[in-house]
Amino acid sequence: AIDVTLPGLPLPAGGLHPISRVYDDLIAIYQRMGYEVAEGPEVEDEHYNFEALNIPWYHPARDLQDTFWLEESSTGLNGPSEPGAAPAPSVPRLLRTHTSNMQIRYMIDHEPPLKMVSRGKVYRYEATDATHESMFHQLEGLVVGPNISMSDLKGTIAEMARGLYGPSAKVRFQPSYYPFVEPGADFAVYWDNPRGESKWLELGGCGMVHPNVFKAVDDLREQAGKERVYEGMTGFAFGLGPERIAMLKYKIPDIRYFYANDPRVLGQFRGEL
Ligand code: TYR
Repeated sequence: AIDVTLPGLPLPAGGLHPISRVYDDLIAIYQRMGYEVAEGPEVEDEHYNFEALNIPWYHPARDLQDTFWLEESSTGLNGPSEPGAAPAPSVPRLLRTHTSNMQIRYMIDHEPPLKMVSRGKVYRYEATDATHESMFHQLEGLVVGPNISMSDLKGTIAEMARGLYGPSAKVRFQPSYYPFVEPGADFAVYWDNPRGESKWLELGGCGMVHPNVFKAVDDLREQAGKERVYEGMTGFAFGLGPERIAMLKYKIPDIRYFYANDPRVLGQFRGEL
């Protein structure tokens, strides 16, 4: 006989990857503050990834971000689009080493005042271990307007920390160096966990947008036939890694678990229908 009163069997459903969950939380926090969300390319011109961000070819900061360059020959990606056509001019291209390329792309397309966040994959040519991967993710933020100050930046990061970890969350800033900001800082949030695992979590870098970046954007806008609108502007930017948040939040001890596609890991994030 069939017992129709037995509970039904749940159907297994897909689930959001832990990195997607953290991104969704972060983006919701910034959308509440009025930020636009932008996306951009992972294969990028050298100019947007480095040059326009005040990192010229001779700058030592290029070594801090070991780069995957694309090998492009006359038969490669920049080759003739059809047999007999002239090859495209070769612009050095790379896998973006950070999402800061989106600061440049967004400012070329938009006029201040603006508030933007951008999520996406970034790539570094480096050995992998429990805390390093050659592909990982970043969230970039950019705010530009006539009177933006460092206190706006600190308030924004504190608001994000409260959104992630509740009203008692604390933020810490330490002086740091990035060529595209002055002054620059690294920030950490205090992760106050009731199970007694509280600690400072180094989350990312930030700072006040360097005037050379605004100038580079205006130059690119001019080349594209657009008005120069960034001279004399002020702004702040930040970049952070969702992997670090997800590793603590979901107790994932090794960053490589995120991308190994092991069902024993990902299955823990599955939903039910
Ligand atoms: N791009 C930096 C990195 O990848 C992070 C960063 C982003 C730092 C924006 C400062 C800033 O204004 O390490």
